[in-house]
Amino acid sequence: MIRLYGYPISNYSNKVKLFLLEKGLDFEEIRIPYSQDEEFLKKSPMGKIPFLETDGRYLFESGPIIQWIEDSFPESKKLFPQDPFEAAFVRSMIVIIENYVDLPARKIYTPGLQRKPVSEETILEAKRELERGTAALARIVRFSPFIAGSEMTAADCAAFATLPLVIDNVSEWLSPCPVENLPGLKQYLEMMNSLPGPAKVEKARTTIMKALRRSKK
Ligand SMILES: N[C@@H](CCC(=O)N[C@@H](CS)C(=O)NCC(=O)O)C(=O)O
Repeated sequence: MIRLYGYPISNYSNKVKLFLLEKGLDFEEIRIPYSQDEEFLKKSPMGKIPFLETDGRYLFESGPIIQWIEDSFPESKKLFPQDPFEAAFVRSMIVIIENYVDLPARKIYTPGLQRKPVSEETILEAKRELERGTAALARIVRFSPFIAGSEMTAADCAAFATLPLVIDNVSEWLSPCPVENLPGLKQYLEMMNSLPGPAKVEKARTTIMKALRRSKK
């Protein structure tokens, strides 16, 4: 049995959840916030979500987790291309999405969602970095119809878990978000939302975000 520990408003948790859903694997989702508690750190040493339990052992970091899933269930739908170049291209795309789009956006939304002040300087810096990350993505996305080509891949799991969340989470401080200018993104997200796995992930995320926003008003 696979247990996925995470939370539906975490893009890294949602990346792994969508990966498992697309593969059609049985898993139990355990909703848990990140923590620096000793017991938590024994399972996820940086205190981050997601982490995954299998046969009483724990794996952490979404990248290695999805690679383990891909390697351990060879009979399931492949989410990394068989061609080594294309597989590396998918991994490179995930790096761009996470390091150059999600991380800059976090400079705004991590304090922002916790109701801590976000300075004009931080917003401007994040905006510049988001413009650069979005321009990089614009050069490499294929949207035909999936982000890396005609088949769904791990890059779609990362993109779908991250891009709408970034736009949504920075909107109070930065609107329009530079990511919204990514050509083809709107149609891509509509296409993804019409599929059962992505729709399930997005519904869980937006339901919790709405409840959180209501409770903070
Ligand atoms: N590189 C990690 C990033 C995971 C991550 O940053 N998770 C966030 C939630 S979306 C978290 O646990 N943050 C708590 C912290 O950084 O202490 C991965 O790919 O799993």
